[in-house]
Amino acid sequence: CDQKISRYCCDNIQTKVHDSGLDVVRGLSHDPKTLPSYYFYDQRGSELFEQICGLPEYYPTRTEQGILAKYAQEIADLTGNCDLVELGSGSSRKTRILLDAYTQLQGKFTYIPIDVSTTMLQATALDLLADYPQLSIHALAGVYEIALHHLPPAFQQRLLIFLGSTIGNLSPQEEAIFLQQIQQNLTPGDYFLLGVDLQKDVNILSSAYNDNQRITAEFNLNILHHLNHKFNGNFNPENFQHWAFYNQELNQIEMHLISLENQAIKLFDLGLEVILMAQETIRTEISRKFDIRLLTKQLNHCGLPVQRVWQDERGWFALVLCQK
Ligand code: AVI
Repeated sequence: CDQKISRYCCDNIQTKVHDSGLDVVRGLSHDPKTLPSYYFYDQRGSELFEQICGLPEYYPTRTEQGILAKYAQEIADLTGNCDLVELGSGSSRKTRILLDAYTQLQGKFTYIPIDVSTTMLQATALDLLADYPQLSIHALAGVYEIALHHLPPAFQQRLLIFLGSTIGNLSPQEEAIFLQQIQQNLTPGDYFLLGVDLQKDVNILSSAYNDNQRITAEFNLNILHHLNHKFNGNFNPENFQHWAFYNQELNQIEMHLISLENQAIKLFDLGLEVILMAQETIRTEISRKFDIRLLTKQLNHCGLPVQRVWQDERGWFALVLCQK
């Protein structure tokens, strides 16, 4: 265990940015009303998301995993020796496929997982250290924007990984800022591996966010429990209904909560009262679906030239490798 701990360190760079509730006040005062989607992820929300990833309708996780399994060695051979940095590492389950490939290639190397959950980082690190003797782990607990400025000194090239099409949860404006941050924090020669969900038949997309077991509905409604807990609120989740649909104009899934009656909600710790009319909605998430040609253009344009794209046989999901 001592030996494991000597290969592990965790910098806690959590900041209070998301705790002030300012973003909640702003979103709920907006017309139409919105909530930031990172409020999905309290303990229960993270468990529900894990369940979503295994649902028959939710194809992205298993499709991306399939592409990784098929091409991980090719990716590793293409980049050569690298330290791996992962944004939103979670349980690092898919990353293990890459860790296996990089273990074949090189001796000692470092994995730098970045996640908001310190507990998750620690639990995952212990498992990984037991399974990968060549690996050192330098975990960063915090939000991406800040963590990117706290990367440990690089002794070799880096591969920055952002899987799961989480980039799709950003608006086009947020995405542009995010890509600029990535570009600025990489050294020339470093790689960026991005997982993206692609545009496809509306019915497939719609089912992925309206599963039969209603786990996605529970995940969506859980955001209200989280807000109640965090800001001393009185949302009654039973007065809301899950609604997810594909917006074909904007190429995005939109998740909303529909208010089932006229209601006044208070978030006491924020000094906020929100009036909702029956049928009014709160948008809780967008999940953008990409056109690989347009995305390639954008990545090239922002200084992250695309080297290779791998897709599954149905062309549903893509892994894009860029090199600064
Ligand atoms: C985390 N993110 C990429 C998921 C998605 O598909 O946009 C979140 C999710 N929301 C509902 N189901 C899954």
